[in-house]
Amino acid sequence: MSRIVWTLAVASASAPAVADVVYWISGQDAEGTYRIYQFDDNGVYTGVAVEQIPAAQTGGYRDGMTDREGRLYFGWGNGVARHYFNGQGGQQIISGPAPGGVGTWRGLAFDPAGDRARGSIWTQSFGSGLAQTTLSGDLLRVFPNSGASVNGLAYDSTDHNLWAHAAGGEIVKIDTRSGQIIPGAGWLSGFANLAGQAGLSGLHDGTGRIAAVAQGTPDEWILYDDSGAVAGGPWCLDCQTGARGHHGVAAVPDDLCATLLCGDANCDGEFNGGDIDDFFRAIGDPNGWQATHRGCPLLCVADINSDNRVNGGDIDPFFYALGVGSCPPP
Ligand SMILES: [Ca+2]
Ligand SMILES: [Ca+2]
Ligand SMILES: [Ca+2]
Repeated sequence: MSRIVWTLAVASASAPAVADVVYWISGQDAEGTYRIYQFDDNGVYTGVAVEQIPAAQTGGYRDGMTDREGRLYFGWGNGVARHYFNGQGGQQIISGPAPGGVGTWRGLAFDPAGDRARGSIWTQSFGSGLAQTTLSGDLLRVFPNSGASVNGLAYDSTDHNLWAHAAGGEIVKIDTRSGQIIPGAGWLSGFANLAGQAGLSGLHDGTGRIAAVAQGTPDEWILYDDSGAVAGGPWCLDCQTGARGHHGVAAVPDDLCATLLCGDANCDGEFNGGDIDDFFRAIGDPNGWQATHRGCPLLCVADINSDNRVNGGDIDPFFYALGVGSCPPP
């Protein structure tokens, strides 16, 4: 009898954890280098970390957000950077402070409906106004401060409003049509589960999960569902990464490429000669290509040699793959 129990226990313990979302959290390592660290949705650091871009090494990323292609964005005092969903390919896409008197790109949320569905950014820094900008950083609108001192912002795809992680640790909901706090929404006690004050939050658009980071001793992070119940954590950050000063978070599904076909550069579900023109455009003008292929992450279809980049090194593998009908295994 005891042997059966033992066997069942082993089987249960060895069952693979299904992690369908990964979280990237910013921080500064012991040598002073700012990085983003990858976690699974059981709160465990995966061991994968990527350096923040050079322009952000003076102070480090604040809050993060994720667009429809799973690209990760992080803001800081002097701009916004974007990385591919796997953390690679970081580049500065906005230079200078946030407009509308906001200053630091502190709280950051991606609004897929904004800027005529091109996608937009909501940002606020502590007691500043709440600004909406294009993905190039141009001001679309700004609301006066709502009364919340905001550290983190997250977009709620169910009602198109914003969750705001306020400096006292509480969560409030802000109406994106008025810029005002929605009475009775949010929850003020949930964040008592975090040891630290303040911290930043991020919601992966569409997952219904809110990930919040709190600066404290140690820094921690936690997952809530969209009713405010704890869905996981709190988990210690410093003890896992060895870093400190964890600020922001961006969440992304880990199966972004699952329904896409490598080589299908025009994203029509087939890999054939019709993909040649789009493949070369993906190499020559990746941002322009991505803007016209929404929801089809560039790396999934055009990184033929699986080196996390889309460039001239993919050309020969592309034509070889076209000849045999499929990409080489990663
Ligand atoms: Ca955010
Ligand atoms: Ca195709
Ligand atoms: Ca490549």
